[in-house]
Amino acid sequence: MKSSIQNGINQRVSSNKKQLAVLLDPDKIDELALPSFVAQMQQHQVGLIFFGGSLLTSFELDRQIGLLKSLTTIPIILFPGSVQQVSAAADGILFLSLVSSRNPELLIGQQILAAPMVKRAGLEVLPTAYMLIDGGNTTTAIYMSGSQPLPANKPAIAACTALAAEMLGMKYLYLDAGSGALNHPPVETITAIKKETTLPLIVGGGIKTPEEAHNVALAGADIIVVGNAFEQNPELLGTIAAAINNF
Ligand code: 1GP
Repeated sequence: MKSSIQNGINQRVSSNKKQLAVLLDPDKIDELALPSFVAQMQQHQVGLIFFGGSLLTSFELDRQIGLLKSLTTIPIILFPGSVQQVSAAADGILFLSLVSSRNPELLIGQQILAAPMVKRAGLEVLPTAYMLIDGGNTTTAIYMSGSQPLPANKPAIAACTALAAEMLGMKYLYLDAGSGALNHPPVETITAIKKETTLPLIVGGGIKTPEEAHNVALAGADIIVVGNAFEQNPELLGTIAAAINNF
């Protein structure tokens, strides 16, 4: 089993260093602008690239990841919405189970279909408990999951969900309001999860400013994921990365 991505993440977490992950949605990649954006990612020490989406309409993952790999050595980690998004071109995969849901297809169904593909592809597997939380609007992730998100004002439910995932042996927790959420996951919920668990916590969805990135990190997020804000304004990368790197 490969472990270099996990070793890198875990080392940073144990030295209490926060990490920015940039989410690239395959449907929204502007290939002409990609080289300069990737150069900025290198310059601002982006730790990880998450690659995927809840709904895909273009299926050029191998080629797009190949292009990315020609531009950077930042690890490219699949963040798949379904089994269709497994690509051997990536470095690793967030092997997600949607533990906030009661939808068997996203708890274990898609994973059974994906497992042999992931094994054959030789991807590093990051077993990740994925929790969707209400961010004030119905994001594509929430709609496509056919599940109820965690209520934003009930941190205890999120904390118990995360604790159960830790007890089940998962290695990472991902609290996500979904791409383009109005509100990022509440700091009270992040704090409650960190109080109850010891796993590295990934937080994303609706983070749009350096202040929000800072607040999410302060509450306990170890990896802060930003996608939509950079699609709207790539110039934000420098300030948001600085907020996280200087934390
Ligand atoms: C979504 O956590 C990611 O799954 C990032 O969300 O695109 O809103 O930054 P944004």
